[in-house]
Amino acid sequence: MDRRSFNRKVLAGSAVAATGVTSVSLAGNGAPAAAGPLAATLPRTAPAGGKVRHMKLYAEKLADGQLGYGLEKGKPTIPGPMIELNEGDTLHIEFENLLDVAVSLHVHGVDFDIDNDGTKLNRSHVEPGATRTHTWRTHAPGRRADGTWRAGSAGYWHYHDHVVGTDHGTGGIRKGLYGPLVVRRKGDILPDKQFTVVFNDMTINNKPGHTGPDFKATVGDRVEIVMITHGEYYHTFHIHGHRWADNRTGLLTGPNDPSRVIDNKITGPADSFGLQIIAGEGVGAGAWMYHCHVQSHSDMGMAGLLLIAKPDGTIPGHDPGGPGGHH
Ligand SMILES: [Cu+2]
Repeated sequence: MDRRSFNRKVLAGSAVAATGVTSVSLAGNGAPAAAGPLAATLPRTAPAGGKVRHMKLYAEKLADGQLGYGLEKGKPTIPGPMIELNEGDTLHIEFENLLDVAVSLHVHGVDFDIDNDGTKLNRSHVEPGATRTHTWRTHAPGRRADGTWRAGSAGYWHYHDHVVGTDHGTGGIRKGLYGPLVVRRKGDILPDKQFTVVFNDMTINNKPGHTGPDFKATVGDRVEIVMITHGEYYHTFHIHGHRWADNRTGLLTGPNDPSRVIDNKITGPADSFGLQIIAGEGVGAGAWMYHCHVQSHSDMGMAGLLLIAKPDGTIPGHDPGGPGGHH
């Protein structure tokens, strides 16, 4: 086999598979450790950052009176759109307020100067009908001049309003003004499917209790879940039949990675984390529940389904009208 026929992304992935380590040292240098028959199915990995990106974001009222961020006029969503960056990227967001009240865009985890804070305190909010461009920057880890280690920006973060209702955005967050932000490190494994789960007060993604949301995948999909909490309460996030590593990526980097493997995690207001699972790995297709494991909370409807189908599209044992089968 002519190794030079593989593209660089696949070669980087081969190194990952061969060593079990999310090694970035070989990415893009054209010196594969092993390029075998598995190469075609290896996961894609994040490239190096350093790009300057631009996007437009709106704050807008939904038909039901809730509030959301959206990428297009007339299409606000709860949660807001997934924003993804690679360490080293800079993002300019032209943020337009289509609400009849002042709103803001405040972000966690990345770098911004005080003019981009998205609070009334420093007048970085946006009045009705106005537009403001926010700049978010990210950086790779590295040594400071004094020799100490500076963490990179990579992580599962989030953004939210900090103005509606109160100077802390309590009313805006309650009505749906929040969304996910993922910053990846070069070499991070990219998912096939992404879902955002936000425990907000006693709802998931501001949906009424006992109505999900449900998410669809197929056995073998690499599913990424970005999990965010807002509101007044602490919760525990639990998935049936699947586990993840309690670290930055939700993935183990090798057999000696000391990260704890869990299937349940306590989470409080403004916490965020992410995880990747292989849908149905070792357990097969099915309507796998995820839910808050505070018993009264799950009883009140903080539960949804990971509908993991067989390759033929069927979901064994799934009764849409049965317990937990709310659709
Ligand atoms: Cu809960």
